[in-house]
Amino acid sequence: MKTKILAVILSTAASAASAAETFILLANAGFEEGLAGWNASGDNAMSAVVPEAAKSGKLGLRVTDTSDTLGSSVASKRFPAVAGRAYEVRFQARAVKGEGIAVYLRFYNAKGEFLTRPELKNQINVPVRRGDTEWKAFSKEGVAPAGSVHVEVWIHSFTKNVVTADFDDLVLVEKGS
Ligand SMILES: [Ca+2]
Repeated sequence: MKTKILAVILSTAASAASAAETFILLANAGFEEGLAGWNASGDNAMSAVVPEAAKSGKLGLRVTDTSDTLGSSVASKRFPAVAGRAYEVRFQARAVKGEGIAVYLRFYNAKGEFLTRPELKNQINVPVRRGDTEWKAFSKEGVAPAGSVHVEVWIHSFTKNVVTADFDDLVLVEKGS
């Protein structure tokens, strides 16, 4: 209960300070509780929560993709989204080896269909590149397309790439609400 009240106070303070940003509460955003709150189905056993991947706390997410035909997949829960409204994902990351991995904002319609897809050329993502070997902050903003009712954060290594990278401390915000 105390945590919930504190979260509301922090959220209100942050909104006032930075023009209406609402923090969406990503569960276990720093991986201190393993993959609790994240969906790793379809991950091909590439993502693991390990101490070596921690930017803060004791644990972080390490994606080790050694396949040039398969990719990784770790998704957050889906949160309500409003079409036309902007969302931003922020996180800490570093490349350990190779490149070909990104964090996505993915939007769904009421039928549960993806609205941001490669074939529509409207994917919203920010890659972690080969040269990003030191921990740094990344962010990506995107607008929910028409028909959106849900948003999620997705950490995905590309099928054709071989890459190892670390992630920690994700944040999801809704803007202008
Ligand atoms: Ca952590």
